[in-house]
Amino acid sequence: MKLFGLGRALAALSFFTPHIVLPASALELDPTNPENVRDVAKKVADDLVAMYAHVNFDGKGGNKVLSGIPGLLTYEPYYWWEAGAMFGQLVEYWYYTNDSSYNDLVKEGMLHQIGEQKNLMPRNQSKDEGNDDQIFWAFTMMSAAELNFPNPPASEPGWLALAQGVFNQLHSRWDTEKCGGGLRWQIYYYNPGWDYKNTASNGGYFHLGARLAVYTKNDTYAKEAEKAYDWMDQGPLLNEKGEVFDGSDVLKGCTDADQTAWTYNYGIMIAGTAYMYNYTNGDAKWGDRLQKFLNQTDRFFPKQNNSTMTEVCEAHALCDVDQVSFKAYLSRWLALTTQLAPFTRAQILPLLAHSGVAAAQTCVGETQSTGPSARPTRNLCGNRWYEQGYDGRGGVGQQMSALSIIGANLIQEVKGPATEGGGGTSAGNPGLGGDDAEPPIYDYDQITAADRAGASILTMLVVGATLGGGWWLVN
Ligand SMILES: *[C@@H]1O[C@H](CO)[C@@H](O)[C@H](O)[C@H]1NC(C)=O
Ligand SMILES: *[C@@H]1O[C@H](CO)[C@@H](O)[C@H](O)[C@H]1NC(C)=O
Ligand SMILES: *[C@@H]1O[C@H](CO)[C@@H](O)[C@H](O)[C@H]1NC(C)=O
Ligand SMILES: *[C@@H]1O[C@H](CO)[C@@H](O)[C@H](O)[C@H]1NC(C)=O
Ligand SMILES: *[C@@H]1O[C@H](CO)[C@@H](O)[C@H](O)[C@H]1NC(C)=O
Ligand SMILES: *[C@@H]1O[C@H](CO)[C@@H](O)[C@H](O)[C@H]1NC(C)=O
Ligand SMILES: CC(=O)N[C@H]1CO[C@H](CO)[C@@H](O)[C@@H]1O
Repeated sequence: MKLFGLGRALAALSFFTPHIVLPASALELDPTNPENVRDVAKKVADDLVAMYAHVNFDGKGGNKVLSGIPGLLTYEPYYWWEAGAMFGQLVEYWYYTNDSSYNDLVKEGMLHQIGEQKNLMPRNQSKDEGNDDQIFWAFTMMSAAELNFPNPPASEPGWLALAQGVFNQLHSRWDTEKCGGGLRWQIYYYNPGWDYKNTASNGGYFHLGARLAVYTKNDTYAKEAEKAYDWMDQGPLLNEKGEVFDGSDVLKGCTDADQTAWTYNYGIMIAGTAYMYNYTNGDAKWGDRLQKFLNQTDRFFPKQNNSTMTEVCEAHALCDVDQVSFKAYLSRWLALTTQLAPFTRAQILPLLAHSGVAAAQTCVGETQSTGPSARPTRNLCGNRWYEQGYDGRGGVGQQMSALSIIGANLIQEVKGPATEGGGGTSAGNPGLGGDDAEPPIYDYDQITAADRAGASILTMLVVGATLGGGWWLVN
């Protein structure tokens, strides 16, 4: 994930500015009616896929990407990680609705990006890939395993194996030299953000380990997950109250944290602790931690905005292309938590229903020309769910967020995650992504002078943002 840049901000604002806005028709979600929820989700998913690629929707030419590179959101400013997250949403869409129309397309995109060494470090992308970017692809692979998404051909590693491969790489990157442990945000030292140890990477490692423990029952994963949790808990990323902060500056010895509260960081920790609670058969230690994080999510449902899920950057309409997708992850992980830790249902289900209705009513953006899309869209979703109707700010992240909270209202209709021996069919490989599969570290000398200058300036910005608690720092 990337730093906020002016070019990207402008592009984000202009891409989906409709050339012609047609009269909108209402989109009403009835969370008590699964058939209605599936219908609404289908409309929203169709427009998400339309923004992914030029896909033939008439059934001719197959359910395949017809132009562009499979697995990528071709049109800047969408980054590689967000495509991975989008496929996760589409895997979950299929699971919630049983609509398999996009499955071939999704599988094709996922497999095209696993990389030459099957380690989710594809040559085209890895040069500026961060740990959290790779982790979001691993989450998608894990969802595919847990939800029994159609498996890859035998010539490719299973979804589970691909997630294990990322786990093994993260394990080898654990850095005890600074701050007593933890993962840096970046994989490569020359990228801006190398000196930042963030929650998306460390909480992501914790969360992935907890999921692998539940799926495989291999206790090594649970031990590693707990190690990562303890490091975060003893440092500034987590506190007694259950607050989840964004990241910490290595150059200051990780003594304090950027305290910005992002929905996705909470989602990562909530689901991670729910998996650990489930793995330990309901250990009160994990139940209490989960409850604390959950209680802190009140901040995302502010009363002054009709208690509708809100991201902090929405106030000034300055969310960037990454940030507009964050509500997707909190939505999905809150829903999942009701399965893994059923004691949370009474607290969570009403939140999903209320914000689901609010999100759906924004999905009335109609455009004749959406730039990147191959066809007109009729159900583009807005960014601010507490406003009436479409706010004119459509895009991939907004569409993912709305799809996720709408689909989450089917959580009581579907089974919990499959496991090995518990309905799971995904092929594993606990050795994938070990030292042999580490990609060649890019040679610093090969990075151009311009890249280097750019990198060092951005690094200073990162530090500035950390000191100032700047919300514009995306990670
Ligand atoms: C889900 O869809 C498949 C076809 O894609 C069908 O065979 C199956 O019966 C459906 N399951 C449910 C529960 O509707
Ligand atoms: C990598 O980039 C090249 C050139 O743009 C493209 O042909 C290829 O399909 C890309 N590979 C992947 C896996 O994205
Ligand atoms: C969570 O909030 C509920 C309701 O306000 C409160 O009763 C409970 O003690 C809180 N739990 C924790 C662990 O903070
Ligand atoms: C606020 O939420 C309630 C449902 O709890 C809904 O009926 C009402 O329309 C919402 N108000 C606005 C202004 O969105
Ligand atoms: C673990 O999750 C499953 C659903 O996946 C649920 O049926 C079970 O009750 C959970 N275990 C505990 C201890 O809550
Ligand atoms: C459990 O996971 C660890 C860590 O990846 C691995 O080294 C070990 O082989 C796994 N054990 C089994 C039985 O798969
Ligand atoms: C907490 C929060 O995000 N509140 C927002 C509620 O909505 C108004 C305007 O619609 C925003 O200005 C607030 O920031």
